[in-house]
Amino acid sequence: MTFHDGQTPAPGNAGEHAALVPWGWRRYTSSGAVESRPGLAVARVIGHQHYQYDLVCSPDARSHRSRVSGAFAYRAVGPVDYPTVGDWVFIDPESGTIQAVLPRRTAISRKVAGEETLEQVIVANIDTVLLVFAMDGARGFTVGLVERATTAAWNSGARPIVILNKTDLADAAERERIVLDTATAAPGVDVFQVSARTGEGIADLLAALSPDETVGMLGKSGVGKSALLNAIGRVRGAEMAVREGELRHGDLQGRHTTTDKHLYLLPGGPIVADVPGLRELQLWAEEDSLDGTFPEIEALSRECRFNDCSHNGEPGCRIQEALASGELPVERYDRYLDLQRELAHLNRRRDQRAREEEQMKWKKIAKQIREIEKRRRP
Ligand SMILES: Nc1nc2c(ncn2[C@@H]2O[C@H](COP(=O)(O)OP(=O)(O)OP(=O)(O)O)[C@@H](O)[C@H]2O)c(=O)[nH]1
Ligand SMILES: [Mg+2]
Ligand SMILES: [Zn+2]
Repeated sequence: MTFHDGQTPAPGNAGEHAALVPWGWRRYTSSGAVESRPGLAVARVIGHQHYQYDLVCSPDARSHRSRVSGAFAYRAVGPVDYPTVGDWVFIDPESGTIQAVLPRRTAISRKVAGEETLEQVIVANIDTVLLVFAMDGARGFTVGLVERATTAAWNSGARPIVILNKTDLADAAERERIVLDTATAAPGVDVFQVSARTGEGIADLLAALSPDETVGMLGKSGVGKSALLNAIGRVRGAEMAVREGELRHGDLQGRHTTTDKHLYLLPGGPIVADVPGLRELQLWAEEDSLDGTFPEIEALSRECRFNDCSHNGEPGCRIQEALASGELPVERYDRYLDLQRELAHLNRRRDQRAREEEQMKWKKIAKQIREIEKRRRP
């Protein structure tokens, strides 16, 4: 494998893959050097169902359906090793199969549902992630949900933007309350109040996105992610007609909800990923992602008298002082501690899992060697 030093452009980067520039290739390569693999084509994963991947492929950005090669599947250990929507991949032009996934610059991840400590990448190589909530009075918005989503976003490496959708369904008082709560839950994060239905705020949102960036979305089912994509498309003069879910009795009935992730290239950009709604967001994040979500707590704890203050009654503790004075709301600190415990638990399990996977890899290699030896012997 050859890696480029970032000074000299990788061979063929600009010319050969020019057709992939609208799909974000220049943006991807500008943030880091790319390994070159002579003879292999570059492609971006724009769709994924089970074992099938929809790709746009160099040299002409033609789309085709593909699978991973046998060797790829043999090497892959967990779901995180497989391509996902947004990934850049190398494909063999002869067989059309996926040979390797290029390094992910960013990734929105979650823990897989259930007990297993496995990472699942929702969407990769996104520059901005829209954290979508609905002001429809349902359970579309809670402060805890905003903090959770913001933590996932800070961990991804992408820029978070909070979207408060369905302004047309909220009265002025409700709207003000939600906007204030959001400012507390996600300090320093840009917030856009929009309506995918009426188009309110959509042009402003579009103005905050650059045309060559890839935009991911994260939000519960029914908050209006697909509707948002359609609305952004309309501002761009495109009839997107992405299926939106149907509402009955104020609840999503499961008809036409999004089931597959897909990247859409809007006329003039950006590239937007529509994804299925999450029932729950099980975090997959480093503990320090919490510093992004709770910057004021991080700042206060740096002012404690002792460097290793546990904020449990030591003298000169700024956290306890701020809790007593009301400067730091107790509920917010409690939610911080809950998330911290959750992430600490996750990362203990994750380290253990990593050790097990390492052993599995070595077992595979040992088995391969034994098979080669066997074949050698007559
Ligand atoms: N009144 C109103 N309805 C909206 C708005 N945005 C979306 N909706 C409606 O809300 C319902 C759900 O919207 P979707 O776009 O399908 O929601 P989603 O987030 O994509 O849901 P999943 O695909 O299940 O994750 C649809 O009936 C939309 O038409 C809005 O701003 N105002
Ligand atoms: Mg949808
Ligand atoms: Zn302290």
